[in-house]
Amino acid sequence: MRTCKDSAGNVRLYAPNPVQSGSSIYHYDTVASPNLLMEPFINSSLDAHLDLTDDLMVDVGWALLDSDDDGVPDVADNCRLVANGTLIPDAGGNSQSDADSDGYGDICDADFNNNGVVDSNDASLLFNQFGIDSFDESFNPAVDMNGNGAVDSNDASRLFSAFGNPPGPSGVAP
Ligand SMILES: [Ca+2]
Ligand SMILES: [Ca+2]
Ligand SMILES: [Ca+2]
Ligand SMILES: [Ca+2]
Repeated sequence: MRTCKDSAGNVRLYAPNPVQSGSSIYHYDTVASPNLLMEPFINSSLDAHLDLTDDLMVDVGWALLDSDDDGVPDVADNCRLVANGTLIPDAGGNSQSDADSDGYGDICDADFNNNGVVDSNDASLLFNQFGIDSFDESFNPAVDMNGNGAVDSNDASRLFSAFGNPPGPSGVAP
């Protein structure tokens, strides 16, 4: 959140004078930037992401779905069905690592060439990296799906499990 915070860092609520029934205090202030879903008016710049809204729902007592029980709620989880959350003590492919920054976490993203499907091109990319570890300058961290520092059979089996499918599912992919 770049603007619309008070000095304590809290997001301001929409509180016009005079009061607008149904909008005042129920929404975030319109000066919020980037725009938020819970402003009084919908903005064309909004995408499918729930921005601060999921935090708001937690504040009012809702529990957010966490399908893979990895500590990152589905709406924020870049691999919704594979545990790769903050509770997992691994600095690599776990902990939401996303080497190619496409919104799909490494551990569920075998679409290395980003054409939308896991196919033979991706398999070739993996086999060209097979046996290479992070000390090798040609090492591609996106291909080390499980983030253990080496491209190995574990990564290959993840690719084969996903073969023919798109990457993900992800709660944050655009
Ligand atoms: Ca996950
Ligand atoms: Ca990715
Ligand atoms: Ca691909
Ligand atoms: Ca690996």
